[in-house]
Amino acid sequence: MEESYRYPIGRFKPAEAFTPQNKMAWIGSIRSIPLLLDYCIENMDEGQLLVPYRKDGWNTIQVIHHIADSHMNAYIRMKLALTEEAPVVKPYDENLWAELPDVFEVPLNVSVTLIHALHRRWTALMDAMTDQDWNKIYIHPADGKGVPLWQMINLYSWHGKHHAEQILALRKRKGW
Ligand code: NI
Repeated sequence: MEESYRYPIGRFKPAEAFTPQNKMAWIGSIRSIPLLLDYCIENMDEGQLLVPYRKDGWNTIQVIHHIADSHMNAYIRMKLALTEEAPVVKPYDENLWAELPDVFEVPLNVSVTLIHALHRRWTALMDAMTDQDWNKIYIHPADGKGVPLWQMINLYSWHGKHHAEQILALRKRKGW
């Protein structure tokens, strides 16, 4: 049960190849995530927003602010990889970020708006990228491996839906 609550659409399974079809699907997913999040949180009240989606898990407010944090980092990694030669990126502790004061003080609508704005810029950037750009890499310091941008966006196309479905599955279970 824990696994299905935590991974309602399954764990991330990377695509084997960069194809035009995959690229269109991944960008399409990034484009649609802000609207999906609007739908996820529609008419939730303050009490519901504070309920964790699983035992010891984040509540809906934390999930939404986490998506903003995560995708801001991803967007910056992409821009670094496009403008520098195989830059080493900076990891961050997403669990500690989800406990910082802004997460508890700022209404989640602020992060939904932020995600709308961020994804507007992110998709405009991606729409203009060449195949050569998609094969540019950044280095993750944990393993020193280069990650091509197409693999990165494959992951983030999954990531937004993954968290959205955590919220939708919670609402379904609770009958909200
Ligand atoms: Ni996440």
